Amino acid sequence: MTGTRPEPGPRERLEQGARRVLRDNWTGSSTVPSHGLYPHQWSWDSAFIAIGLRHLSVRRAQRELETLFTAQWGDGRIPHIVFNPAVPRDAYFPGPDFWRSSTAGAAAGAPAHPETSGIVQPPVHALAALLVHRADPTASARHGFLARAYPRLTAWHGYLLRARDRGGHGLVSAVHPWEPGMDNSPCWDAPLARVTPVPPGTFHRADLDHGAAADRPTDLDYGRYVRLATDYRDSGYRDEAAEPAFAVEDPGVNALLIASEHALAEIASAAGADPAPHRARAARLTTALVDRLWSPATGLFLCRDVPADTLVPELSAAGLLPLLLPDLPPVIARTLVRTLHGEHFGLGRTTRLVPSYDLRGPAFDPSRYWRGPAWFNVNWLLERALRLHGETAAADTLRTTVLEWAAASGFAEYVDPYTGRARGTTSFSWTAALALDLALAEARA
Ligand code: 9WN
Repeated sequence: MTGTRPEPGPRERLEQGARRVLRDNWTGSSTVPSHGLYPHQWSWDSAFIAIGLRHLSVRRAQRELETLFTAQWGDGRIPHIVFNPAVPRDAYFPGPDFWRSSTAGAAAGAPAHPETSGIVQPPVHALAALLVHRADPTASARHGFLARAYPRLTAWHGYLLRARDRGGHGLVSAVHPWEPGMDNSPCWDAPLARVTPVPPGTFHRADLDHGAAADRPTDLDYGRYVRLATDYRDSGYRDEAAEPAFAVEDPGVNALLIASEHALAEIASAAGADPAPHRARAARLTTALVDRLWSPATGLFLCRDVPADTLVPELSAAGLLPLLLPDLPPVIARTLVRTLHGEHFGLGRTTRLVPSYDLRGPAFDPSRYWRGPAWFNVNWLLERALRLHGETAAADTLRTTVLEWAAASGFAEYVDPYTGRARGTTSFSWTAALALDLALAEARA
């Protein structure tokens, strides 16, 4: 009939929904992961969000990253949270009154404002900056985006490589379970058991006002998270202090750093700098990753508990992320693809999205946070990784499921890997951003 618009199809509805989430969660200078549960700016969220935002507005995507960069500390660290002063101080715990970055972090170069946390998250930012640049290279060059981003990103990687090599073999250590972004992964259980929790009742968990307790970490875990953060803060966020109680070399963090070093090589070229040091560093880190964390017996990269100097025998999706690396020895890449489809992650057999943790593991729980559910950022990274290694059919199928489940779950924070049932919060920014990115890639294919 003339004059009536056809009903939008599923992909069009997905794109509209994703754009709506990104618009609603935009604060004017950055994007909150979700207004209720996470009402500030988070570091690796912003990187993933920028990858989707570039499809709405390249300028906004640049702004997202640059807002984060303005909170960078003098020592190069990019904090994991940048607090919005307009949000009530107790809306999120631990908030600005806990971290006290401007005073406790002053010696490490924390800015006088904004207030931030003092720990970090995975370095996905160079990869994000490159993808934002590629969305419109001419406008990017006109605005000098990469020229401004490049020194920020090199200082950030420099901090990680200089201050966080707690194991002494070139890899970066996380000193808090929130740093790898996979907060309550079973990989942390043994290293965390050495940490004395702060007494219950000495803090108030704001997260339980917004999320179901069964989907979130336990109170005991929280007591340990608070202990580690308190001790780090009280040391002035100094990394040269004595051996931290918790230090883990995580394959996800290190793989993302290497992927970002490859991106930094391209950024350097575009910004008129020398790419060679970044390529050399990526190669060195890849060798260290394989030497330190590859487990031929499990066909997966594992975490290393640095104080104990042992590999943690828990299988996490973080161990699949090195598949993102172009220079991985081919036999390891092939093994990782087999592991992805095997009994522990079950992709395309028992599961439709990659679970965060071993389906056969003793701690597996399809609902609880990073102990089993599927997360959309991890699946976006693995879709990219599969494509990179020529696994096109598997990548296409994974992409289709990401799109279906992101839409059906209301852009959930995470989902049951078997059924796609929504868990955590909804209208979650990186789910919307990455689904939008994949929807547009599918449309171009
Ligand atoms: C602590 C914001 C962040 C994500 C993390 C996710 C969760 C915070 C929390 O939310 O962590 O940083 O309060 O649980 O685990 O990956 O960046 O979305």
